[in-house]
Amino acid sequence: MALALNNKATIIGSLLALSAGKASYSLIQMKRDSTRINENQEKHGGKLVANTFKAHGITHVFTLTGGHISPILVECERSGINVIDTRHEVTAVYAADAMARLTGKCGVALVTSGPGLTNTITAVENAHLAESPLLLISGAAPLVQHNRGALQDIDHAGLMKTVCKYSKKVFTVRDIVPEIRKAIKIALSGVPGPVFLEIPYDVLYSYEHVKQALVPSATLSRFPITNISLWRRQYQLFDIFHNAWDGSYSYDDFNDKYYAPIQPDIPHYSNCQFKKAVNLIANAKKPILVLGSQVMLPPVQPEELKEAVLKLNMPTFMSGMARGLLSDKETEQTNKNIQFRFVRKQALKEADLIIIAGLPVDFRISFGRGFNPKAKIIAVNRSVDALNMNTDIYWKPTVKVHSDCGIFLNDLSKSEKVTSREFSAEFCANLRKLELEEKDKLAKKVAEAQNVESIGKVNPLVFLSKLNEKIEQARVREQKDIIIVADGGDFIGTAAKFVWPTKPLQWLDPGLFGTLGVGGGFALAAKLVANENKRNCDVWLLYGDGTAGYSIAEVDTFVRHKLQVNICIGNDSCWAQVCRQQKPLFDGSEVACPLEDRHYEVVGAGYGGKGILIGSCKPEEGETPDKKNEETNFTSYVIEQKLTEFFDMKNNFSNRPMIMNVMIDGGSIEKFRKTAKYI
Ligand SMILES: Cc1ncc(C[n+]2csc(CCOP(=O)(O)OP(=O)(O)O)c2C)c(N)n1
Ligand SMILES: [Mg+2]
Repeated sequence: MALALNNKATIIGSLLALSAGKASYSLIQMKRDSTRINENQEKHGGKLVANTFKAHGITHVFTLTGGHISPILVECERSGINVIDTRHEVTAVYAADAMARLTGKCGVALVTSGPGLTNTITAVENAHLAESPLLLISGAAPLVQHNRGALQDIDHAGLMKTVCKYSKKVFTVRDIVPEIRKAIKIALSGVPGPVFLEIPYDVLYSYEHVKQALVPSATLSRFPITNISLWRRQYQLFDIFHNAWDGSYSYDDFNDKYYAPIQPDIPHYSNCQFKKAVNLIANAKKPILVLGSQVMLPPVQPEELKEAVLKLNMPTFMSGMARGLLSDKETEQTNKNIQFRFVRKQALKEADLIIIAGLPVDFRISFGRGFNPKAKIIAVNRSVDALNMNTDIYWKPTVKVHSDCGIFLNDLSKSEKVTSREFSAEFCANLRKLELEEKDKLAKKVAEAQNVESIGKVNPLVFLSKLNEKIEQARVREQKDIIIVADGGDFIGTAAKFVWPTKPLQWLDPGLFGTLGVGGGFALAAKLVANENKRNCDVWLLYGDGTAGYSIAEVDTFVRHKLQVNICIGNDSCWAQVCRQQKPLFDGSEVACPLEDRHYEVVGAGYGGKGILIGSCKPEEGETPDKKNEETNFTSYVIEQKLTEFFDMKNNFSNRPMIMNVMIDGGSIEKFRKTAKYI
């Protein structure tokens, strides 16, 4: 029915078009334009896409292949762009997201039409909420077959509208380059985020191929009316390729200005906002600085921002991508240890000035509920929505600064009035005391755990503190950078207490969306960025066991691309974080939470990685129990030995992913998480 209507509409439309003198595209014009299309032309849209990527400095694209996007993939490879193929489209987008976070450039993912695209939705929304700029391109059914039952013919651009800043279908070859340039500009402007372009098959492939494959010439009928559909298809074909290669730009040279990036729009504070902020800081005795992911966005580089924050010289709390901006060691050496991790709640309660930059006042900071009601507040954000979030209930900014955070903080740090202010030494000393007490409490918990027998299962606190020690040793001894990717529930929340980055851009987690499954893609991008910059860098991927299931197949991707990612799975055979919260509320029900002991190290090895098991794993039916592991007391000494074995193996297989399946005692984590105050 829809088809019949459509055909009817087509016929009427074509008749109108033909009869109206002002028709956008008449037969005469079509005839004239056809001379501009060289029918033996092998030029195609994929090359234009690759050229535009090159011009934008894109070094990697992530994908899972499909015939609809072959022209782009082939041309990217020919142009020297690394084409990284994954085992799930969602991974390709997570990787593009992480690439953007780590490099400040727009990440790129390419997927095929239909299910290739629908598989990405979670990752696109994750990037949307994490304010991460990425360009996703999907293929699409040919325009000339639209609504005629072609494979995967859905409204891709319509589907992506709600999760993207910009979502558009590209209808002609001449629109490819302008649309990509515009989309990337939008992704990087204002509050960064994902953008989407749908490029149909007949816009990407060569004219010759499209004509032969999709619009074969048919014999004209004696009855003109029956020729209208045929003419319409030819009209479509001409329109797609009209002015495609008109000689106004170079097809071969990506340096042609036709492909060049468009400068993004970055919000900048006003003089009035700046002056107000300076005065508030100059008069504050107990100021604190709270930094979120957005502060890491370009144009200010991390090192420059770090210097600015050190000059601002006030107790500083970092979350998201800002973690690691300051390192304890450096700040201790310069006698300016302004980094705090454990006492944000107390600091927010006692501060007389709170500068909150690049972090929306959302659940991650208790919606602003715990802010000292008498404190002055300077809120800095690229998003107007973020500056207003929850201001009707829990907090009120004294000054709202709509600006890039790095630029604002950098400029503040140059103000004499700000840097020469007097602050309360007592306030800082008190916070430091509380911070050290919290650290001591953690150390005590580990010490207590060390004294408890741990037969068969590994105590997670002892394990994590040992793992951290080992990573630290490698960091210092081998002068390694360490990037940590966190993906999971309670095990990861606990790990975050022990493992902490010491440099900026070395910690990756999902962010606001709380998305299990980011691990494989994030770790993939992290290792590629490190290799690209020739850094001596270990990437650690910390998984909960449940979460490992989402992306463990990417071990295969790491193997194929010769990337060593060190995977550590905290295996409590449970979706523990949910279980812990569900049980007390629902009369002890654990429904849907338990998992089984599984040999993830064997799964990883099956994909070509190298794996070891630490702790005992219940045997499958018919398997002989591993008595040795079951009876071992996993003291810190034994854990240390196992970790040494892992590190030795990892050094011997420098290009292979490593998997450590750690059978942890879930009860200990449950107790720790229940009693830990600031998680
Ligand atoms: C995609 C997705 N699905 C489900 C959840 C809900 N969820 C939050 S934590 C969690 C448990 C994670 O289990 P695991 O990875 O084993 O870590 P554990 O808590 O056991 O340490 C679940 C299912 C989520 N956040 N994201
Ligand atoms: Mg678990």
